[in-house]
Amino acid sequence: MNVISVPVTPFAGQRPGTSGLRKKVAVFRERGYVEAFVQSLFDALPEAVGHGVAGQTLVLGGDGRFFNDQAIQTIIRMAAANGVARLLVGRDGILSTPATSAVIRGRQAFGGIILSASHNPGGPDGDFGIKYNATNGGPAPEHVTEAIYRRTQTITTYRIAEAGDVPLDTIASMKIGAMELSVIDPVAEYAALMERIFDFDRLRDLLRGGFRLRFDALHAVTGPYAREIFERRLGAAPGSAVNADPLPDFGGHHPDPNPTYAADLITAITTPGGPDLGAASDGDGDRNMVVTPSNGIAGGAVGPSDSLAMLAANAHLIPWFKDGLPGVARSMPTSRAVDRVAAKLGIECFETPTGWKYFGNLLDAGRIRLCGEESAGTGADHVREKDGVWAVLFWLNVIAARGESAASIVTDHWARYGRDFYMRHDYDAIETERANRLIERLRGQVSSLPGTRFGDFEVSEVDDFAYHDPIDGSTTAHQGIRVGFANGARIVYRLSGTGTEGATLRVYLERYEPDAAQHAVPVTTALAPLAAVSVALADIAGITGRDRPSVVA
Ligand code: VG1
Ligand code: CO
Repeated sequence: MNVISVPVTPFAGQRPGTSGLRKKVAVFRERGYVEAFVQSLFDALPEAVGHGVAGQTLVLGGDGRFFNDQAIQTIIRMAAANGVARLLVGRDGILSTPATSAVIRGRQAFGGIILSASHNPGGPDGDFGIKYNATNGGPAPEHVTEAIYRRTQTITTYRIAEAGDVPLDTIASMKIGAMELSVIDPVAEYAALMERIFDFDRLRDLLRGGFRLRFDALHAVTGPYAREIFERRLGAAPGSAVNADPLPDFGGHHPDPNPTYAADLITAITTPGGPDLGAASDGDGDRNMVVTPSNGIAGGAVGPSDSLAMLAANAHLIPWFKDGLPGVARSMPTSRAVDRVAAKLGIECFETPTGWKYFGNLLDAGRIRLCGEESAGTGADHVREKDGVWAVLFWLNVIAARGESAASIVTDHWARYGRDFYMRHDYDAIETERANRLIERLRGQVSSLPGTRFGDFEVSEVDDFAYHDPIDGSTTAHQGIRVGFANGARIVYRLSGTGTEGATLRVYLERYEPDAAQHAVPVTTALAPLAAVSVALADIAGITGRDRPSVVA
């Protein structure tokens, strides 16, 4: 094998965001772009984590989106050139994000590379992404991603093996120079892990006993996982997994499991006589949406913040959690529903910045075993990523153990803990300068806003969220503006770190309602006054020129 060093000039903007480096496919296709980033990753690791990839085992896979096949071949050649001893690649280049995490942990690999832009659209005009996961199976922490970024600014050459494309369509092992490359089944190890977590006998009884599930893989990575686990191992009726063939352009759809992009699923479940539970996952399989038929009070998509709280409250019903939870965590903009459960259980509850990487230390230290984000992400200590298929199995296991419908589990939870009405407004693709100006203005008002009234809402506290990691002592500042009101309502403003066009302003709204007689009120109605306050307080229309959000989630 011949290894060559190829000169390259640094590319601007190769800074990983909330979850890896994410750009338009056209940017990733620029000559040397993938190579410059991957070499920067390899170069940065010795100093950032104390050891480089030479002599190590790495895991490599992706969500199957457009350009996955080309990028993966480039990275295989670069891994060989950089001295990787063993490379485990998912068959056809496929590995969901949680499955990658499971394989890294299960095989005690050094780390892994995931090719995905997650819930962002794919295809030649869509998005692509690369993220690095560390030895614990989780997203590289910030000090590592920053080290990679610094290296991208000074890189001069990359190393690559002169070798042809490797066939990835059959399980096999081969040598590329000194590197051993093994093509692995992308599903098997993950499915085996799920069998250790949940009560598969009980789930089989449920699914063979007439309970109907509809799992929509949105033509993204989870199709093969859903077929194997729900249909083959658990006996759900064939066809319970729909849109289950991964497609490079996700069938032209947006692989984001929310009521806007998975509207068909909501209709299928909420139509009388429909399936008993609906579920969907995103591009790379780490997000989940759970949809329940209506019982007159609840019905439709379960809010992700609520879902986290409900899973926490029912965790003791799952074999994996039979000894209970030491603590839980949620990202800062996630509603405080889970805090109420933690208070009742008498366990710790942490508030972390947006992005899964901030849960890693807490999970590794055993301070928490369950965590989640408002953006349809829930996960636990079985891997170090949020996990879509796992969350659906969790719901099914709770339903089976309680012998109740999904909707009654939701309404029972609200009756017991009160309901945290919750909604997110996204203003997509606004000019970066305007978005920054809006946040800067709020930052400047942190001390002057308290005491200000907006109709019935009086501002009681404002801050620019900073997180102090209790495990490694690091501080992460400027994570979003939190505005608390005297009546307990809250608005959070922050800018997205995963978008690829201009800036996306995310506005998170929540209000607590203890009165069960009010729990059937539609969320948009319950939060309409607060939504109006969110626009006035930040002068959204004046600064961004937008009179309404692009997405309501
Ligand atoms: C968004 C979500 C965040 C999530 C991230 C990655 O980030 O808000 O909760 O962790 O996406 O999810 P941002 O910075 O755009 O708000 V995934 O499934 O796209 O990897
Ligand atoms: Co994702």
